[in-house]
Amino acid sequence: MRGVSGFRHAIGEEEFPAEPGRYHLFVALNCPWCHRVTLARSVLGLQNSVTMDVAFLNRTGDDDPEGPNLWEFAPDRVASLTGATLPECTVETGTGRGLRLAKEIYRADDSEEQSLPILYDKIAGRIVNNESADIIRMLDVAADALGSTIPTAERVRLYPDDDMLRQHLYDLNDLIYRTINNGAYKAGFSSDQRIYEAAFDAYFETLEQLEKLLSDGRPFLLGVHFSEADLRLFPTLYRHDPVYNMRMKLNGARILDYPNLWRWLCRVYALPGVANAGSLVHCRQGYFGRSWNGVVPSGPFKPMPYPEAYLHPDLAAL
Ligand SMILES: N[C@@H](CCC(=O)N[C@@H](CS)C(=O)NCC(=O)O)C(=O)O
Repeated sequence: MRGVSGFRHAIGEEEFPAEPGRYHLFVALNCPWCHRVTLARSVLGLQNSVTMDVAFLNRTGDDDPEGPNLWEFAPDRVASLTGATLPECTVETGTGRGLRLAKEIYRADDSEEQSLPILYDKIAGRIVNNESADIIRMLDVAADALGSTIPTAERVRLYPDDDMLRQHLYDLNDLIYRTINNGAYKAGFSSDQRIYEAAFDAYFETLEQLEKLLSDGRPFLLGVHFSEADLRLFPTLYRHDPVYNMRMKLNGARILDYPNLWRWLCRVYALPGVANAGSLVHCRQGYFGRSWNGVVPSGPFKPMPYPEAYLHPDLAAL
């Protein structure tokens, strides 16, 4: 059961004016919801004007004085997968107080929540929003005022102007959220055989549907242009072959087995700003490092290791 995000303000409201350098993101790179916002920040050219902190990917343990399962900003923690610290992880810089836990950012705003991502206003010292679906939309709408480095005419429009496209976007967002983004968790975390099987079937039925949608040669889900629909589908499919196929028991097929979806995945991965907005090391450590006995599986390496395989659309099953 996924909680409902309690902070739903928007950049552009009176108390949260759209200004370069004012806003900050708190994320973890193994979290697919956080991956939505790191992708939006990157493809919209906001890396300089919206700053970001990255939590360690395994949450606190039972021995933590503040409690278990909390996101921690601890770049000195070692990942068992690499036997070293992770260069992407940071201390907490957004509040100016060097806090250890995301929970403390919420407590400072009188909230009992503890999830990531968080969009934070460094000037007001307040949380703006903690719902990834809202955050990607407002970054898109306010990209110019926030100081995007990409000229408007050259920048992707995640949220299309056209009403017909918007309706198609809402339908795809709903289907992909229920059966793919959240569906993967319904399958992987279920302890009930029937619930697992229903989520498994719905997940692969939607993959089949999307494979068919892309079979008319369109480069992206809504057609010619990359949009929010592609951005919301990518984090789950990026994790499928190297993580979810095993960890979420979604072993019906690999994305490699869907030629159109595989080429779409490689096409999105090749877009400017996409490859650096995520990390499979963080994903593998995050999903496997706190499951089973903590040993992270080394594969897959055939036909190629990941993410290198995403540089090869030609690998798709012919
Ligand atoms: N609806 C939120 C969901 C965020 C979410 O569930 N994040 C997870 C990490 S993958 C989290 O922080 N869970 C911890 C918690 O809720 O305690 C969004 O899309 O931003």
